[in-house]
Amino acid sequence: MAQATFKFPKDFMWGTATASHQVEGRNTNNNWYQWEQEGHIIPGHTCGLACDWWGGRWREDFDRAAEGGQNAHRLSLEWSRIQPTPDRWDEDALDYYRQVVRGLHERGMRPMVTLHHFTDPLWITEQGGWENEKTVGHFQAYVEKVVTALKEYVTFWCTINEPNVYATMGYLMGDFPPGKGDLGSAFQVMTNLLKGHAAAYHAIHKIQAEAEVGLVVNYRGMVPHRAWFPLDKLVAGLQSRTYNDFFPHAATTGKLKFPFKTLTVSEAQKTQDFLGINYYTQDRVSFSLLAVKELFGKRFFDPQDEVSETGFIANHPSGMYDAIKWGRQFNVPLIVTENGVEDSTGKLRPRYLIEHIHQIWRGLNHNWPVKGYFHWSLVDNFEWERGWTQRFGLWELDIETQTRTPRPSAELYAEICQNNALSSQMVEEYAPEVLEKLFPG
Ligand code: IFM
Repeated sequence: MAQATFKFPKDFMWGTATASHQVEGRNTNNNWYQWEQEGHIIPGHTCGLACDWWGGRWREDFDRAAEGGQNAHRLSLEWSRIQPTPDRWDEDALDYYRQVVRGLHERGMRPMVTLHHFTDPLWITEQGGWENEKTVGHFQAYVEKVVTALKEYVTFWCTINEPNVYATMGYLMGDFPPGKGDLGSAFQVMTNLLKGHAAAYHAIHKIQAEAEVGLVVNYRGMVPHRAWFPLDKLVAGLQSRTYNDFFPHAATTGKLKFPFKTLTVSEAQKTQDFLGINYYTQDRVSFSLLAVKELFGKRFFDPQDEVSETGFIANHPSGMYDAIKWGRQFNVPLIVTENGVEDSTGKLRPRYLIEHIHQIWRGLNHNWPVKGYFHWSLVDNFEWERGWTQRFGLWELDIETQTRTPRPSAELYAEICQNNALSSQMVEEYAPEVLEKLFPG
């Protein structure tokens, strides 16, 4: 077969994504540490040292990323370190983050910094967390402090990571802190998170006119289980609007569209310079009177689906195409800020990576404005309530010895980044089973 290459645009960003609590270790002043101490995560698992970035191992991980041709990295800051108590800023913590983002530049990688990635300082939690509107003002003050401190090195900011997951998991499903199951609280939290995003957007632009600021949503395809059944279609649409559309729509129009009411937050209008999309998987949705918290739509994977090691992800590469197609309605540049699969043996990841990147390339051929791809994740890290049971890294981590070992996809991703392209040779080597599908003839 003739060799062929899918090329990506010049200046396309290739990177990996991480989050402070998942990689730093020794974070003991936030709601997730408390949640772990209270015994809400997989028994026997602790975040502990995580990937020991707080101890300086970010340097070796960034070296690997840079050697693999990555030209960007998405990381997050730990609010509880920077502002351990309401009346104290920790200048040493800010200095640490300054070294980290400078370290990225020194290695030729552009930092994309997330200001809030699931964790809250304990003092924020004690005051009611994001259910309390006062948190919006506290978040703004923290954002002003860090943007002033890091502006020399960072112009690319994600305000809040996956506010839809934060609200759903913490206030509806109860798997994340504070473990509630209350629709009213979830809607209150969504409102305040959106206000927090808007406040951060304006604050950042006041300090740094050239900044690019956006929020990051977790996009899940919601497919009506029975295409012929109107109630399945109805609840799939309702779920998709509430889960997927709510935040980017509100950051475009200032309108917060809840299932049965709409609120206006005018300062949220036009507060995204880009939209970050985290895409992993797709659900089927069927109408069920019992699924009250899920707006009467029961979500599950199709029994035919190929699923990941612990059943967390159903492999639907075409969902990546759908996600970016969906993202176009917001009329801003799009960035795939996360995508990946838990796979400790590295059997599925190469094919998953290839097929998802191929779908982005398809979108680019329609001139859809995708500016970059950040793989989740660089190295195995702490997976929240699932502890260490899920391994998302291009590099495997031994948490006892802190040794990193490359999985086959580390080499594959390096080839993609270095060539700014996906080639038939790469597919032949790493996932020959899809060669004919991707490169027919
Ligand atoms: O690890 C998480 C990340 O913190 C947010 N997005 C999904 C990832 C995989 O579960």
